[in-house]
Parts: sequence; C-alpha cells; structure tokens
Amino acid sequence: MTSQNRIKTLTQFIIERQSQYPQAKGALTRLLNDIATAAKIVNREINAAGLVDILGYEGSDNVQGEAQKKLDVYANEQFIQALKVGGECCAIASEENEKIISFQNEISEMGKYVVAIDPLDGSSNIEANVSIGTVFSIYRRKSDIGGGKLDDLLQPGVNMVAAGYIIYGSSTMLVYTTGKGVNGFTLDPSVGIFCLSHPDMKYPETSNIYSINEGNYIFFPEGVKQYIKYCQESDPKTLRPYTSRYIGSMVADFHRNLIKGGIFIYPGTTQQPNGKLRLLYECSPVAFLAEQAGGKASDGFNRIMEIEPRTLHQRAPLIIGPKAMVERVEAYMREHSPEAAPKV
Ligand code: AHM
Ligand code: MG
Repeated sequence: MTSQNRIKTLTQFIIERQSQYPQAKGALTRLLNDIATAAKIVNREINAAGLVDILGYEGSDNVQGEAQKKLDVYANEQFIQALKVGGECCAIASEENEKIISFQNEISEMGKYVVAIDPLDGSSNIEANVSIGTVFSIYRRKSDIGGGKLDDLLQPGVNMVAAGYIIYGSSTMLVYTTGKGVNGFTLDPSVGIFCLSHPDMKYPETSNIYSINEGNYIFFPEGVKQYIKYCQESDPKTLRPYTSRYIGSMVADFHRNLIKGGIFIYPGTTQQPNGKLRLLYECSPVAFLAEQAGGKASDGFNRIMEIEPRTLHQRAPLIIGPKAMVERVEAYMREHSPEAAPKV
C-alpha cells in the first residue's frame, strides 16, 4: 500500500463515524461539511490577503464596539451563507452580529441544529501575518418548528453536539470533536481537501508552557498573580520555570498548547471581571475540545461547560489546558481570590 492510499479525508472520516450510528440521517455530517467548505473559501481569501487590497478596516463596529476588519465581514458572510444554503442549521449566533440570525421561511428553518460561531478570531493579527482562527459549536435546537429562536442558542456547553476550530496558520487545520475524542485535519492546498493528520489528539503527559497576556498583570486577581509566580519559580523536577508563549490569537494559543502541553489563561480583570472571551462561541467550544483531549476548562471556580448562558455575547474568564495545571490555578483562585467567584 502506498502512503497515498492511507490518506483519510475529513469527509470519509465523518461519514465513517456516522455509520457507527445506524439511526443517524447524516444531518450533522452535512453540517460539518458545510463548515469545512466555508473554511476553505475563507482560507483562500486569507492567503490572498497580502496580494489584494482587502486588508484594513471595514468601517463598521461589531457588537462589542470593536472595529471590524474586512476579512471578519467576509468570513462571517461565508459561514452564514454556507449554513443557510446547507439546510441543516436553523439559526446562527455570530460574534459579528448583535442578534441571532434565524432562517425563516427557507429550507433551513427545518434544520435540527443551531451554530454559535466566531468567524474570524484574533483578527487584529491579520496584518502581521499571524495565525488566526474560526471557532464553532453546534447544538441541537430546542424549539420544534420555524426559524431558530434565541433560546435554541442559549444552551450550556454540556448540550453541545460538536465543536471545533479552523486554524489558518503555517498550514490550515480543522480540529473538531463530537464527544468521541478530538481529531485534526490538515488542508492539502493543492487539492483543497482536509486530510486526517492528527488522530485522537490528547494533551501530552508533561507540560511546561503558560500563555497569558502578562501586560495586564496589575489588573489580575491575586490567585492568577500567584500562579504566574509559581510558573516562574525554578524547580527542574516540575519543569519550572515554565516557558511563556502568548500569540494573542486564542485558537493559535490553544492549538499550540494542545500539541506541546500548556495552559492558556484569559482571566477576569479589575476592569473586566468576566474577562474578554465570549462564552458561547469562544470559551465553550474550546472547553469541549480540551475535555475531550484529556484536559480541563474552568472560569476559575466552575466548569465552563456547565455555565448557563444568559445572553448571546456574555463573557467568561477562561483557564484551559492540561487538567493538573488548570486545577492548580483553581486552587490558587479559591485560596487567594474567593471574591472573584461568579455570583449565581
Ligand atoms: P477578537 O474576538 O476581537 O479577535 O478577540 C479575541 C482575541 C483572542 O483570540 C485572544 O486570545 C485575545 O483576543 C487576546 O486579547 P488580548 O489582546 O487582550 O491579550
Ligand atoms: Mg473572537
């Protein structure tokens, strides 16, 4: 058998997985394929961004009041269009849209699923040719008929059916889970096909990376400050001092930490008690992936996957990575920053 024969494409992989569930009708398979198709189109545009005059501000602000880049707008449109035409998704929550996009009176209003998506995360890095990503999560709708409703999207991570990200980096990868482990696929740009390259991804046994924007140190809770101190102490037995790595692009930081072993922290601060990252389409999907890879995701006190979202764009502190590392931060938070515990 040649190595060519051993290549497994994303489509083959998800169809094979679906066949393990005789009752499945292929809707999730088609939905994941729709996302992968849009990702390839976005990837093409990102790669061409240096060549064509597409970089720069679009001139509009997103819901958080942050300036949108043209590629954000483009990516948002591509994913919305692919999901609308695909017919499996009845509503979308996107970082770029204040309200949900509900597909009414169209084939997709019959769709069984809803999708929460950050179409282009870390977009402030685009001009510098730094990796950026798309993050998505898929839930089964709760309503019976018609276009999707807000309540269909306000579900805790534990209800997720699938989640994943696309990293547009030195190569482009799609990494996803349906709750049966994490698998990574690398795009072969010559043929435009995602090929299984990272089967059954798990955090490595040993980890020595910490990723946090230390420029905000002064605003961090004491528990996080104490953990940073722990990371910087010398103790060769525990691989300390750890290495500090921070790209400022969550997907890229998460991906590197998953492969090399490390913790990512975006804590609450004195200015933003819930941090910066959005629960529904940033924190929850990576939390699902982390847990499936043998890791853990926490807001410092609670499991991210169990937080009940109240609003579409709500934020949550995020501490994510290998289990032991995350548990250490939780212990520091309980000891030094009990006041930071979210009020329920
Ligand atoms: P964005 O959704 O506006 O792109 O912001 C999210 C990004 C994450 O990718 C990254 O982890 C974080 O912002 C970095 O924020 P900071 O510059 O405050 O460290
Ligand atoms: Mg984002």
